[in-house]
Amino acid sequence: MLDKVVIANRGEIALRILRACRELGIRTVAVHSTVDRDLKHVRLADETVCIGPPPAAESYLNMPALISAAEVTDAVAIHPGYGFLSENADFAERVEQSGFIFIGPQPDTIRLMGDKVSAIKAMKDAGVPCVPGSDGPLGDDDQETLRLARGIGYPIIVKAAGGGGGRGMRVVHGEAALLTTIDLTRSEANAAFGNPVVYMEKYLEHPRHVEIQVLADNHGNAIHLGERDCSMQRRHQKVLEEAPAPGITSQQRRRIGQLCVDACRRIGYRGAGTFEFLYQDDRFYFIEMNTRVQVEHPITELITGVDIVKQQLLIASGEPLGYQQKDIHITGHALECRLNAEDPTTFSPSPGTITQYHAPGGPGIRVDSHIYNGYRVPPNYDSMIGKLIAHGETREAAIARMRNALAELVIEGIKTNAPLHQRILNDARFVAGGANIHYLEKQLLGIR
Ligand code: MV4
Repeated sequence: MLDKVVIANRGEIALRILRACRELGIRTVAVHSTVDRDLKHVRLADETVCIGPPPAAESYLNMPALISAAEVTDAVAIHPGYGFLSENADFAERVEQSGFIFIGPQPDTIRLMGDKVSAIKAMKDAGVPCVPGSDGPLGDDDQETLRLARGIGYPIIVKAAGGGGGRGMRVVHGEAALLTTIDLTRSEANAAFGNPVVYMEKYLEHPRHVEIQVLADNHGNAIHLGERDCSMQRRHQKVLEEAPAPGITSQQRRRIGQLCVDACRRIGYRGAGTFEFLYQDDRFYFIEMNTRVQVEHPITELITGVDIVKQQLLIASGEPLGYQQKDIHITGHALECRLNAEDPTTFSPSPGTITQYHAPGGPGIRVDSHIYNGYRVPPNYDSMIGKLIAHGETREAAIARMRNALAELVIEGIKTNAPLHQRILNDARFVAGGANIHYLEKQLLGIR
């Protein structure tokens, strides 16, 4: 087992990782910026190291500071959490070259998935269904590009290989706009990611975002933990997630899950990972793979009983997976509401001091949050202050429990998006299940 782990993150996920370490008897090192001295996990950690000033670029993204923290505390491994350096292949490489274990896949795997063109090629070769498209980078032969596009059919989406998560993409509705849109996307991609490579896909107009959670060890074992539906999003930020995805049958789950597991074995995947799909007209289309633990991992934990963060630590310590696919059974339904310190109508950030906090509870309610009475939400990082997670025997039961949890929740001193969640949970289309990725923005919030 790992002896001591550096938690290279902040907020609720740092606390989540600390708790998993504690359960496994692993000692913890919390690293924090100067504005984060009073974070809950910093108070609970065995050791703490201040890694720099508030801007993330000088603290949570500061590779030498993080590696030094592991050196001075004699830690053996670094858990990157999500965001920050979690999907930075160069960081993973430097961690390993410094003699530490990076809790995640191999640097080359992170690099493969970070380039969306190589990720799609690897998955297509492994038999995972992908969106019809250019199957590679667009070249400088315009006639060839136009020919390719006619084969795909409009509308087409032009995406940057270095993008992902909604950055660097544009929709084209007809041939007239194709070449100029490619040029524009290419120059923006070059400026934003230092990578001018772009590719094309058929634009799916009303898909859902359905993703498959996988776990793979160092011994050739891989399993899937079913899917999550993350279609409730605004500006590419997920708002509310659920598992399983409404309407997905156990046969569909078994089939797409097995394709992901086979792909993991084929590429030598290690650790926790997520295959992101667009799901439309009963078909799955792979778009991206995330090589980290995700914000929404708890809903999968509640419906499978598998502790994903503990499994990450066990896999990193070289243990074989403690589960086979036949051990994984889905029980009930889970929802997650992301709580943000923001104005519920304008969405502008609302940092400040929490003057009153009362957490909800009761059967089937889990609260993953680092906040407490008197905690000051700093303005320097993203506005998520925690997650409300509800589990029930059915989707209806989980919704009822989440409504109660939101009614019980008290957070004063800052604004939060809890009222937005209450609106969603009382919306007939959401309650019916299966709304697509555009529903929240275009129908419920009525913008654009
Ligand atoms: C698409 C698409 C439609 N067709 N690709 C946005 C985030 C990035 N992960 C990929 N995205 C999309 N790719 C094709 N071929 C629509 C989106 C998309 C989206 C996807 C998932 C969740 C929310 C979204 C919101 C807008 C657009």
